[in-house]
Amino acid sequence: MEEITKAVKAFTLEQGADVVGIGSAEAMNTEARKLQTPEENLPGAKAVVSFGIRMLNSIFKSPNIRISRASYVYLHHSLDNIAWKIAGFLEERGFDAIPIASDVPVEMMERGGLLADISHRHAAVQAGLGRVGLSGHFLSPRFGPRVRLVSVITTAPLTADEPLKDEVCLGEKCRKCIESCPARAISEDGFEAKKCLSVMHEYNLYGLLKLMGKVLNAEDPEEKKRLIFDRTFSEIYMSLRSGDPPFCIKCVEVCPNGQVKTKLTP
Ligand code: B12
Ligand code: SF4
Ligand code: SF4
Repeated sequence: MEEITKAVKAFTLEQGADVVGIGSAEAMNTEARKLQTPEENLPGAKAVVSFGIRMLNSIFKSPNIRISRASYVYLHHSLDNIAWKIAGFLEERGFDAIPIASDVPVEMMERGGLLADISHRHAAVQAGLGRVGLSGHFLSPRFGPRVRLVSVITTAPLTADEPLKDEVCLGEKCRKCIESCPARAISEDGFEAKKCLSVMHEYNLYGLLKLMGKVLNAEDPEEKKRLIFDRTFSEIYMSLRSGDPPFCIKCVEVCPNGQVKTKLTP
C-alpha cells in the first residue's frame, strides 16, 4: 500500500493542496463523536485523506470585507473540487472513496446543531498535519490556523501518518484569540459555537434581513439607493453563491502562529 499512499499524496499536492496526510479510520472511529466517524459515513473505511489549502496572508491586510469573503468561497470550491478528484483517483484503482464537504451541508438540529459528517480538524490531527489550539482551530506548524481543510474517506488501506506530538499553540502565554473574539466565544473551557454564530449572523441571511429592514425604513432616497446597491445586492449574491458564508475571522487573523510563517516556494 506504500506505493498507492505515495501516489495519492503526490496527486493531491499536484492538484493544488499545500498540506496532505493520511489518518487512520480505526483511530477516528474510536475517538470521534457519534455520527462523525469514517465507518458511519462509509462502511469498511480504512483511511482518511486529509488535506488543506493555505489562506493568503495578504487577504488579512485588506480592509475590504468582500476580498476576505470571496477568498472563503474560492477556497471552499477548490477544496471540494480536489476532494472529488481524489475520490475518483481511488475509485479508478478499485476502492470506494467519498469526499466530505469542506463546509455545508451540516446537520442542523438532531445532533445538537451544526455538526458535520466528519470533523476535518480531527482528521487533520490524526493525519499528523498539526494540532488543535486554544481557539479550537487546527494549527499547522507552517501556516498556523491560516489553512482550510477537507477530508476524503476511503476503503483503501493507505498507510497512516503519525499524529504530531509537539504542541503548536502558545497557550496561556498568548491568549490572543481569547482576547480578540468579539463574541467572547473562546475561553480556557473551550469554544461556544452559539456565541460565535451571534457575530456571524451580522453577515449572513439574518444580517441580510436586518439590512432589508433598514432599506424599507430609510427616508433619504440617497441613503436608500446606497443601501440597495452598495450592500444588499452583494449580500444576496454572496449568500446565493456560497450558501451562507460566515464572516468573522478574527481568531485566525490574530494567531501569531499564522503570522510568522510563510510558504517556502520549492
Ligand atoms: C459548523 C462549523 C462551524 C460552526 C461551529 C460548529 C461547532 N459545533 O463547532 C460556526 C459557524 C460557528 C463555525 C465558525 C468558524 N469556522 Co467553522 N466549520 C464548521 C464545520 C462545517 C463543521 C464543524 C463541526 O462539525 N464541529 C464539531 C466539532 C466536534 O468538531 P470541530 O470543531 O471541527 O473540531 C473539534 C474536534 O475535532 C476536536 N478534536 C480535534 N482533534 C481531536 C483529536 C481527538 C483525539 C479528539 C477526541 C478530538 C479532537 O477538537 C476540535 C476543536 O474543538 C467545519 C467543517 C468540517 N466538516 O469540519 C468548519 C470549520 C471547522 N470552520 C472553519 C473556520 C475557519 C471557521 C471560522 C473562522 C469562520 C470563518 N470565517 O471561516 C469560525 C471559527 C470559530 C472557531 N474559533 O472555531 C475551518 C477551520 C480550519 C482550521 N484551520 O481549523 C473548518 C474546518 C472549515 C474548513 N473546511 O476549513 N464553524
Ligand atoms: S470567528 Fe470571530 S466570533 Fe467566532 S470565535 Fe473566531 S473571533 Fe470569535
Ligand atoms: S492565538 Fe495564541 S492561544 Fe490562540 S490558538 Fe493561536 S497561539 Fe494558541
